Amino acid sequence: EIPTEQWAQVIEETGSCVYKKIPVPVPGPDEVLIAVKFSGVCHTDLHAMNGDWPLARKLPLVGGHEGAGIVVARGSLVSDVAIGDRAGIKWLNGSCLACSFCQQGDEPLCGKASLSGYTVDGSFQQFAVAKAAHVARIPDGMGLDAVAPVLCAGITVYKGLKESGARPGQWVAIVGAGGGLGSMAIQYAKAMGLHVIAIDAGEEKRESCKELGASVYVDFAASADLVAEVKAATGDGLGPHAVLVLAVQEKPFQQATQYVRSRGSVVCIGLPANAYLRAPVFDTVVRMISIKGSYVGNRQDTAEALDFFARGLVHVPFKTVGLSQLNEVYAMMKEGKIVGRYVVDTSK
Ligand code: 8ID
Ligand code: ZN
Ligand code: ZN
Repeated sequence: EIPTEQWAQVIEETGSCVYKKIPVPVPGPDEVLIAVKFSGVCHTDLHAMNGDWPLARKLPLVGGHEGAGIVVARGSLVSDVAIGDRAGIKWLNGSCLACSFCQQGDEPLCGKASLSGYTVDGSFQQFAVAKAAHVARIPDGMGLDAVAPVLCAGITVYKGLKESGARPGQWVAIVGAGGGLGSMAIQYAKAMGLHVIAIDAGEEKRESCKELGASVYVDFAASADLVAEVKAATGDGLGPHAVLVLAVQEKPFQQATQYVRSRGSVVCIGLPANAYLRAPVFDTVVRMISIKGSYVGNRQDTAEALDFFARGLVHVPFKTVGLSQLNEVYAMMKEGKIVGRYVVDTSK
């Protein structure tokens, strides 16, 4: 029995959200309705609430794009997702499936992509709609709370590591290593046979990063010369072969181009507001540095990222609170105080 009303966190105006009852949405012909049990809180949700980006979003808006739950209804055209299936709502809610990007497995680049918790209502509600073609298939035996952060953080860093071109045995620096994406990145990197330099601030994040498998921790707030320290960390003094920049500040993007190893790559993933990349042309040329962006992942990346989780190779340290407490999570996130991920329980 699907109710007609449900609890949700609704952004009615930029900068805040309200916990209130709203109607349960009805899935279209190619969509499913998912009873969301848990949803991870990504820094992207905070950017969306604050209107940080030069990309239009819907208002009022239900945020959230790491939603794990159970399929409770489906449209008439849906045949390959069944009621009762465990399914995940990710950032890419849907895409056209027909353009040249979609045809080549670059669905995130689709011009008609719909984005959960941004251009369509997301997972900070008890029942959410998603395109059947794009829902993540969550294997049995995984806690829906523990798996939720894989649906954005996991997919994104897994894809970013692949895009970096780093090979087993090489070094990767993870910038923002103590946060949600960073904590997962350490573990995916380790599972892929990479050595990890974790960069973030504070002792709590140091401990967590080390526990998750980082070889070295560099405290960006305490370091007198961050660039020198990161270069020295690889032993040969040449710096990491790849850098994943997950931080929500402009400065670390610039620093990464300085400490990355010659012929290495800087993969930009964090999305600070109004930020620009600045790197010396001379150095970029004569050190043959690649600077690139990486944006979530496609459906195959999703399945692979979940498979790492299913094999027990990755886990994210998470804390659970009620959906009604979302604003408290945002307050901690703004201060950079969260180690790992917060997951909200939609029943409270
Ligand atoms: O597809 C994508 N490209 C994608 C997908 C998902 C998320 C991009 N993102 C973006 C988010 O929108 C956000 O801008 O990645 C960024 C990080 O998301 P998150 O991991 O969910 O945020 P967090 O948990 O708040 O962690 C951020 C960490 O960065 C550290 C903070 O201390 C925190 O631990 N940090 C900061 I802020 N400045 C730093 C610096 N200078 C830094 N770490 C190292 N050096
Ligand atoms: Zn398309
Ligand atoms: Zn996200």
